[in-house]
Amino acid sequence: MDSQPKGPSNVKRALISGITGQDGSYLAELLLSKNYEVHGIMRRSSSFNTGRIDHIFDKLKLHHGDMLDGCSLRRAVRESMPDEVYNLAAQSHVGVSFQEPEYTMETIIGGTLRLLEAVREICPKARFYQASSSEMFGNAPAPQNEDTPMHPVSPYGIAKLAAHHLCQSYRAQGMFVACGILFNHESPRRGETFVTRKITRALGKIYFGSQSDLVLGNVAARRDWGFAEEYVEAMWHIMQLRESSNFVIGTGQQFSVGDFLLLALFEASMEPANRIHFNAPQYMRPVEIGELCADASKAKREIAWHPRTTLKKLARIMVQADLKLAEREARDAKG
Ligand code: NAP
Ligand code: G4F
Repeated sequence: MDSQPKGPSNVKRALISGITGQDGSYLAELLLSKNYEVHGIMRRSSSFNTGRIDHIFDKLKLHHGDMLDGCSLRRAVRESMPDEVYNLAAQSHVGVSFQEPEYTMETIIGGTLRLLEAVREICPKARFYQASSSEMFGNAPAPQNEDTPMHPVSPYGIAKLAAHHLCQSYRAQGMFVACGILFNHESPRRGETFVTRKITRALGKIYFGSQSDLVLGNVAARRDWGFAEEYVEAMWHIMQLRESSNFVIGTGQQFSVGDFLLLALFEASMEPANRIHFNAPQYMRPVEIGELCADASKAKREIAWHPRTTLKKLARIMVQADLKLAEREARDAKG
């Protein structure tokens, strides 16, 4: 199973791009718990962007870098000499990708290419994980698996598919390049502009009086939502296999945004119906994809991965965390 070279003291080294993001932070925790030396690439920001990794900051080796800057990526690879590279950095918001298509393409396609090249040049035996996305399926009929033809419609989905193809090319050239085609996964660390977190964050703030209304876009949209902490486990397992390949990761269950909203309202014991607004034009996408629902039977078979958290439980975890956060903020505001 484990044929990769190790660092001098037999400790495996991992490099994570996007370590400050939702998945990056959970993956860093997982790898630390497995005694990896964990390196991360973080970009310069005018305000702090390490909130998700502050609790493990001292245990990490961080490198400043940007997916648009090949020099910084090569330096991070040289300085970390990783056994495993996890490429999680991206402009990851589908809605924003319609407004920033060029930047989205540059971070995802150009960024993936730069990191793949850096690895090939500096440590070609390192294993590479690519954060591919179910958004690549676009309008392909559900359920989707590794063999489903892909028809992406958003700039984000198209960029992820191009990066996915790049990865197949490097794999064909002999590198270990594994692609996880992950369906939506959420947590209390989810960015606040993605719909599940937007909902739970708003409910917390409405409950404690710091927000009046929740304005949503298309609540009929349907997704396959799981718990992020479990999805990073799949990433690691995929990277330990003898051969690299593609894996679909998802729950196989589909719900609408409206379903999630109802679950969250139930968990919060709230009924602020007149404060919730639907189909707001500013949150509607120029093109919406059809149905996403994973057929993750390959993952079940080959890495024994299966989701453990139902959407109801996920809603409870997120609502409870956001009620606590809003309560703390309300207390701090009072002084
Ligand atoms: P996320 O929370 O948005 O994190 C994205 C990470 O990328 C952040 O660390 C961000 O840095 C970093 N980043 C963005 N642009 C960058 C740039 N130009 N240079 C360097 N770093 C940059 O996303 P996530 O939910 O953890 O997702 C991780 C990956 O999986 C992404 O590639 C995403 O597209 C993909 N994916 C996610 C899902 C999902 O449901 N979560 C499903 C399928 C695929 P800052 O913290 O500074 O913003
Ligand atoms: O939460 P979302 O923004 O996630 P989306 O677009 O599915 O993308 C996420 O999952 C992908 C995997 O398929 C990842 F690759 C990607 O990086 C990201 O993590 O939107 C989910 C659905 C959409 O149909 C959207 O139109 O919710 C709908 N929605 C309705 N109201 C809204 C809103 N989405 C957002 N962000 N904000 C709204 O107010």
